Amino acid sequence: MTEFPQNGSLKVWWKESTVYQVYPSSFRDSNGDGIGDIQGVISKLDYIKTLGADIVWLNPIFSSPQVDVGYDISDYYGIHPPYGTVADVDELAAGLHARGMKLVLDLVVNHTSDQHPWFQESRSSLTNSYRDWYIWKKPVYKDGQQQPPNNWKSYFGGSAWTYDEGTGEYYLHLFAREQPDLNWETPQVRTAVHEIMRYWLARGADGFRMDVINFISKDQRFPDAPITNSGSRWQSGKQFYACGPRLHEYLRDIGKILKEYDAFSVGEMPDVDDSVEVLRAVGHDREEPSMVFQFEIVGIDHGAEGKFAPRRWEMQELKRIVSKWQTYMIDNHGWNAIYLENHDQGRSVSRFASDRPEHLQLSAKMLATFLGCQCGTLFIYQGQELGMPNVPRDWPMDNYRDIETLNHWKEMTSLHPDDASLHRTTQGEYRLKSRDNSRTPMPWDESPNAGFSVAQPWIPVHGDHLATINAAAQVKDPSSAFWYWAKVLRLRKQYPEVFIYGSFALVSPEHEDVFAYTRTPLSPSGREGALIVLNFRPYEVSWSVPPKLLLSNPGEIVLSNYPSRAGSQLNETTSISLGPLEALVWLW
Ligand code: ISL
Ligand code: CA
Repeated sequence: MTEFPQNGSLKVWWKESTVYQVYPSSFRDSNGDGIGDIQGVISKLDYIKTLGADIVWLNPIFSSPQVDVGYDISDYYGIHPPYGTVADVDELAAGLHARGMKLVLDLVVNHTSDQHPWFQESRSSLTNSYRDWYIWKKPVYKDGQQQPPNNWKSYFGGSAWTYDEGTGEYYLHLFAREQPDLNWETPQVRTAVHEIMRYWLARGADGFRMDVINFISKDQRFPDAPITNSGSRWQSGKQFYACGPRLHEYLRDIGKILKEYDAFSVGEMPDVDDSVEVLRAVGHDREEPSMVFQFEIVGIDHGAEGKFAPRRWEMQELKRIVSKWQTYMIDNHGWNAIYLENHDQGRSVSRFASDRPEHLQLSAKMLATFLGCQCGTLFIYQGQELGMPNVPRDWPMDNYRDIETLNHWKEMTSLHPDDASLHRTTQGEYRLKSRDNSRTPMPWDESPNAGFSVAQPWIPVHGDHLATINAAAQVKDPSSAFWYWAKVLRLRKQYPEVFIYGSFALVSPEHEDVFAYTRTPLSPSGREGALIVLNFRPYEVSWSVPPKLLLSNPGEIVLSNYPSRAGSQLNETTSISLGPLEALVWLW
């Protein structure tokens, strides 16, 4: 290893920041139309500040027909009217800046809405000057039958190509047909994106989360994908567009603009599990996005036939994946984005711990410790700080709103109309992994609609556990998940050499129930290290403190989700019994 980070030059503000993600439509409705809005966010800035977050990332707020809740943008300079106006965004930025916080917007530029004027122009004729702004291809013919240009599948079901009668060609859409992919090979497209970025940065945004940013460069041969799912006509073409040939050229152009503004940046990078590949973007000298969301952890319970196929994950896999990203980025001067939840994921207590009512708070705190003590910029998704679980067992299909879930259900039930058992298991998988699990309204208090809105919300409120899973109750209760998260964020700020910049090592890697790791400062610091011990099981387990660690300074337990443990010592005994879902942090 080289001298990192002794020289201090690799210490930057965005490594020490915590991001709080707001899903605007489900956060807080200020005007009683059942849809969250920007004024609603403004009214809760003190809440986010109290938690200790430094940055607010908003999912897309721009003009959009809302086929995919804003990931289908029809005007990058306008705001979706139910959310508010550009003046509201200015007010939000000012409100954040006044609190010493920052605003991050969602830049969705792999695709636009099919209602964007660029696409309307593009589809209008073969010779329109916008034709090459999107990816158009002639049909192919097999056995006299017209076919799409290749066999790529869309993430939201079916072929990734849609035939457009008007001009007799297909256009590519890796997501919904209403989300045509932009053609980044066209220089004007890149310039248009750069203009959007400059506009919002100049207006007060402090950076971007960049949607599927590793998909923007496609292999221009557009070959058929190998058959990985024999049950389907459509196959994943990821090897031809995830981290494509010109990706880093495009990212460096973006990076220049980000650098000019000292902006925050996180790229979303699905479908790459190769840390060497990811380092090409996030290496400290790359000047591309500062960090990316990788999907290896949140994909751990996806089955071989896709996200909604069942899969049980093993502790050893989780350890391998976490350890891989932690050590690789620390050793190679890259940087991780640390998350378990966002608007596309099921709730972490339900997927990674236990969401039985008696375990909810313990689970939330255990996972807060797991995440919050890792190396990387921490992302917290609205409601995660309260320990919100997935939708209840009796959540009917009618309650789902998400295009991915609905398309999947439609496709599955039309292929297997009478397979009741498959329908049941699939619904079970939705209750684990449907994107709607995280999109239910934020519970602010126990009043009707959980204090989210005076009107009926656009998606039903999660009605269970409302007495404890609401912001007002938790802010009042010093022993809540909310205040536990606040402590985690404070620990990071208090001991950055340990928790932000320290190295990472697994402890007792072979243990099947306990995830334990150390963080050790790389440069001189008041503290020599921390040991994080997490019982992922909802029952008691025993664990032995490795003798090597017992030789160190006595230290103290600075954080635990079991009040009896706080302040006690670990060095008096080698074997300890950990309570269900117990977490502890020993600092020495
Ligand atoms: O959640 C997923 C479907 O299983 C992911 O594959 C997801 O589609 C992928 O991570 C890309 O997500 C992003 O782009 C999508 C949008 O629907 C998601 O909300 C967004 O986070 C298209 O813009
Ligand atoms: Ca509203």
